[in-house]
Amino acid sequence: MARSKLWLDYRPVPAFPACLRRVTAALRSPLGQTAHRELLQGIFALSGIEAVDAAADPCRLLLQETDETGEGFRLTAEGPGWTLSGSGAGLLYGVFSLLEQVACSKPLQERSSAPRYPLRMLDHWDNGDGSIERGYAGRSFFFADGRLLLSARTTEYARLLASCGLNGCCINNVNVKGAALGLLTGEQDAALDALSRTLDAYHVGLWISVSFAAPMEQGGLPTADPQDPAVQRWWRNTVDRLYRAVPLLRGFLVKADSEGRPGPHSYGRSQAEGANLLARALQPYGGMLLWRCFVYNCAQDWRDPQTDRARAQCDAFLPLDGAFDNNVLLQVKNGPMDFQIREPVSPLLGRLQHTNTILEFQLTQEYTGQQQHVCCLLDMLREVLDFPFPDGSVAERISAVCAVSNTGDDENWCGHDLAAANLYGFGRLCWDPSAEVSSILRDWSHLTFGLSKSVTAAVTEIQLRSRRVYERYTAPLGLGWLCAPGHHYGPSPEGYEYDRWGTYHRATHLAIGVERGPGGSGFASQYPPPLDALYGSPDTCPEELLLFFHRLPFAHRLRDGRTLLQTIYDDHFEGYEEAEALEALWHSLRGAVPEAVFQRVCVRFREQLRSAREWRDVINSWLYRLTLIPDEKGRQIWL
Ligand code: GCV
Repeated sequence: MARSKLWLDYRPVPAFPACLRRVTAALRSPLGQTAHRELLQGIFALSGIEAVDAAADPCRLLLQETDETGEGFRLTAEGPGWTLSGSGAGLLYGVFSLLEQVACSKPLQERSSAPRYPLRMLDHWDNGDGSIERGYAGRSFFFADGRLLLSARTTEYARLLASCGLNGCCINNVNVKGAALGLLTGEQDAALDALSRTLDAYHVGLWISVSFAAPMEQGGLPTADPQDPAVQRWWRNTVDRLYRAVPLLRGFLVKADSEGRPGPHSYGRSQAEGANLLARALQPYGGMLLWRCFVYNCAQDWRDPQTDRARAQCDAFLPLDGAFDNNVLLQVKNGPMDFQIREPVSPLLGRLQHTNTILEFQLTQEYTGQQQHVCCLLDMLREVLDFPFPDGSVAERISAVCAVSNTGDDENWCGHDLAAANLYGFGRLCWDPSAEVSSILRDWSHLTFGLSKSVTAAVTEIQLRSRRVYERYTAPLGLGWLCAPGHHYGPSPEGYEYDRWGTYHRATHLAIGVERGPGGSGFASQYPPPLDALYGSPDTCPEELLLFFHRLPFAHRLRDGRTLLQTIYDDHFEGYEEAEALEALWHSLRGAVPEAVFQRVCVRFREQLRSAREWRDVINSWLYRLTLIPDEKGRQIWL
């Protein structure tokens, strides 16, 4: 079956603007040419007519490449005609935006638009052997059998990224292993260079993940100590060679001192000393270093009540604020733990004052249904971006945004057809963090399924309700980590309880949760006032995060008068019923969306309901067996 073009599958629209039938262009760069080609192809797909070049006709579109270097564009009316102007990159984004307006049947309007962040990227957790860590959409399209791949799909991928405003990708797993280690040794230089050029044709920059221990693993040195002159020389020489061979490379991404990865702590050095070592090697080439803050003790003793994993990132990085070189971006996950369906925003994002940060979000649905469950993550991203720290929202405080990609070589790219909205919407929110999620979803539905009002309404409703539904049957009141260890799919409430990962609920027959207020680990006090007090007390803590921050008795009353336990029972019973309602909404679309897509999503809904039922029954039975308190409404709980 042909590969899906996702939201780029333009089809003829009823009211195609007459002035777009004539196009004239004044271009200077290869990117400008790409923009022109995309425009002509798009016009043909949307109108069925080849645009003619008619410079003299006032009713025409002029594509005007300007000298500026930014990525923004302007669309201006000139009598009956229009001019789209910008740099080559600006024109490319402007063309995709214009085609999108037409495909969504929106009238042309004068406007200027520029991205909020200079770097908007996807991180792939692809391994050299073609597998993808936490990948739910097939195998890698960057690697197979230890080799880098370059195919038509690479260009399609770059187009997809550019069309939703993204401009970078890191192609390999932050857990660098196997053949991916060879990305630094020179054997892949020619292939990397070719890949970087293919991506660059759509203004997508290439990044690679590297191992902090590379001087030992590939260089044969006895140490990777950042203060060792031989290590510094090794990185300089390696980067020099790499940039001679791959001049378009944008930089490195590093996971150090994290989940068994090597890092500067092994040598008694700080995260800043480690990061600056690589940053200084990259600096002469304008290269950037993305240094992850996902540093915590993953060999914790569950008996130890003092260590709280949620605290780890602020504890490690706040004392180093200002110590990182200018070409370092600290990469901070959206929450303090690890991509759960509900977490508070990481306090680190609100505390660093003198260090550039890149927000890391997870599109691949590791903890959010693994692209078997529909789970639209865009509201969550908006919540993070909007989160009001006292000296500015997250959107105002960060310098860049990235997300772990949800793509693979499946014909529909993301495994679940509805998960493509997460990819598209991520790009739109990186461009404009104030964009309305519902309008992004409507656009995505129009572009994917056409202009039918009933299809748009149903698809948008499914997407908008899906996160809360998933949350209700998997993570009540902010309680995460009830999933099965290892693969993280399905319920296993005691699965992580006696393990080393620091993810405990410590449930007894009386109470549940880890206290993170002033009487507990003090994590809440890592937030600046007044957020510290807000989260620090169960009386003011937002209820959706109550069990993230507090240990509470099952008899604790919530604001609506229900007990904690009854609320958890209700969430599981009702969450399952709501999942059934989402499936019914999808079933109402039979015949209105392509049959193959309809069937694929039906299969996913069947699995979602099976799994949601399992979540409901396992969690409810577990809590009933602990507390012996029945459901007030007498619904079935299994003994
Ligand atoms: C790439 C979680 C995932 C790991 C992932 C890690 C990370 O722990 O389960 O697969 O490793 O996050 O973000 O580095």
